[in-house]
Amino acid sequence: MISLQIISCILILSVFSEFSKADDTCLGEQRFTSFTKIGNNYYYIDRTNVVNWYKAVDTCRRMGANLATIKYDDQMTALSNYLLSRGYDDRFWVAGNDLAENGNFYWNSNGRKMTYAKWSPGEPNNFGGNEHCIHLQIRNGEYSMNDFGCTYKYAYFICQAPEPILKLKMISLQITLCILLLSAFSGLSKADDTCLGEQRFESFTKIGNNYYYIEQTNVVNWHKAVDTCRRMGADLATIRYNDQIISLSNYLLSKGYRNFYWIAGNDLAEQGNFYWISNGRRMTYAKWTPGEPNNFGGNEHCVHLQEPTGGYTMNDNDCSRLLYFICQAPEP
Ligand SMILES: [Ca+2]
Ligand SMILES: [Ca+2]
Ligand SMILES: [Ca+2]
Repeated sequence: MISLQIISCILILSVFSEFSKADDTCLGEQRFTSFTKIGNNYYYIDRTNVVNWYKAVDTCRRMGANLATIKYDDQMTALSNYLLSRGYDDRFWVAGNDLAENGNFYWNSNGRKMTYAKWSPGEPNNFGGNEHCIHLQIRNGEYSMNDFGCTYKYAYFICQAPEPILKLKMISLQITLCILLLSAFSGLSKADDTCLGEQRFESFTKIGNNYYYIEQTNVVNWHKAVDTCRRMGADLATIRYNDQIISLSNYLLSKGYRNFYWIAGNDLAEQGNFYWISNGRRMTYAKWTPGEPNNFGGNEHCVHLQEPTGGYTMNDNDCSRLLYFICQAPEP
């Protein structure tokens, strides 16, 4: 038993030392090598085309990143100084928005309330009652925040890599972490025999090959559903195959559940082209209810499951409708 632990320890150390050679950061971050370290975070600053906020969200998600989440004044200052030093005088979308609850801003990245903000003078003003997404802009010689209409192709954007799980620099630190990891792994294998970081999904139910959390208590708008799943480290459900919707449908029916449930699909970025907000990718599979998606009233941009005819299928609906929702844990 002890010798097994020592072997795993050596394996873990060698894996981490590869990562620290590559980037001096951490597990899983090698894909962010094109990101720039500014202050303590890694960013990807896109100045290719101005896009709407939803497109910016999807693009960052496709990189395994998120729109930037600015939590402290130091972070804001570092970012502002960097942008100014490059001579950029542009607008950049970040993750903040009050789509779920007007006047209460949340970060789309982690679903948490914005406890820090550096607003431009007079902002946020929700001009015309239609400003729910935050971008950075220069005011008084530095970057600060403004709320603006989410659907306007108005700004470039800044993606931020997930924060490192572990930072490794010295062997002694590695050994300490190794011991911690070993104890974590042994705890996990007892709990679920799955993977690092999944212990928080214990309340999720395995249905088919995926783990889901089915909200049956509170109805919320689609944006609130997105944030709630993100706070769990999960996302709204992403249904990619027929087997997956069949398993889910059978499970819901077996429980006697006959409700509407928000999932990750939406055409907020481009009317008529549906994407998953979970991974920013195009919906290549869909099982629509006959006659759907119909974009009824020109205002249906979010996808939910419904059960009109003995099995759950998909419908586009008004994102502000209050429905139950289904979160899905990341794939191991
Ligand atoms: Ca504004
Ligand atoms: Ca639509
Ligand atoms: Ca519809």
